[in-house]
Amino acid sequence: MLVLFSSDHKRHNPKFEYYNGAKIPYAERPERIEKIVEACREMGLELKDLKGIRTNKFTDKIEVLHSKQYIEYLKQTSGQVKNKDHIIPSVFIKDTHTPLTESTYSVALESAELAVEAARRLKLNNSQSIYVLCRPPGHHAEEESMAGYCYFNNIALAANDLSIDGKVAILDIDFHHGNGTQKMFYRRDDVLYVSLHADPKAAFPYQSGFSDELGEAKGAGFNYNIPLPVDTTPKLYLKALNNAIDRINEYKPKYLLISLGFDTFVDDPIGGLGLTEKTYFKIGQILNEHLKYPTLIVQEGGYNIDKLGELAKNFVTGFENRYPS
Ligand code: OKP
Ligand code: ZN
Repeated sequence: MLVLFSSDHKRHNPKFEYYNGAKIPYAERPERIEKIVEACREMGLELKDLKGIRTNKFTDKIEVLHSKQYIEYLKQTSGQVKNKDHIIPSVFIKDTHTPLTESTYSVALESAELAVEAARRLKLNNSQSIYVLCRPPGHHAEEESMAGYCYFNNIALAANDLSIDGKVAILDIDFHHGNGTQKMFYRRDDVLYVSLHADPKAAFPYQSGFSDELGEAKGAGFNYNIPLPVDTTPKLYLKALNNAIDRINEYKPKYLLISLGFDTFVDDPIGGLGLTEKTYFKIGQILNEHLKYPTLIVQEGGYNIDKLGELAKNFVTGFENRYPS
């Protein structure tokens, strides 16, 4: 497995977010990706730092899924932060968890470009799986709005590119429902979106992720949500995962993209289903065994800094069919 990241992500480093008006420490820390990089290095995986990959032409590419006004607003507003640590934008935003710093726009662009570059490499050599450590994450970003630490929808941009080549399935196993990804492909049948997540009745993003959201128009039947209670045990989680896998195999995609979040871990500070360290090994193993497609794994959430390295190692060990250590 090839692992791609950009050490530039560290420049996006807001200190606070706001939760119902209270100022709290920002959970989406640079250390998250650093811990996963370290774990991949210890495992001896092929690791490439694509720092500086950003090209000027890339904004054109983002316009296929995000509106020009939105991109321009992010650019302008990020540029105006200057003497403050961060600001919370007033418009084009769905919550107060998504601050802008001076470098947020360029780092978010680079995160998206990394995902698109990973998709390009997957197409070139479609036998090898790629793990792309995007930061900031992307699955909550919609055409015209940032939300939940996300600015541009990394996985959706990668999926859209690959869809030129054949059908794409997206499996989202972050704790939170990927409202942005769902919305972008809701009326399309060439990209299937399947998501396992905490029941939105009780968890962010609250407004979507229910099981009756099945797609619209041509996309009817190509969106599949599996909401789970927050106390879901590993056993029940794996059962739901098998259900998701069946739907994907029935679809027969050319490519598989996975939104991977480690915030389903029982001790995650902002998420947390009942999954243990060992469950990630099993998830990796099951995905490898039952989904035989060129696969792009895109990092989304996971906030237990002390555990992320171990969880990533377990997932990759299972996915690569290695022996657990
Ligand atoms: C992003 B991703 C903290 C609430 C934080 C925002 C969640 C964003 C999750 N008390 N809510 O899907 O991991
Ligand atoms: Zn999440």
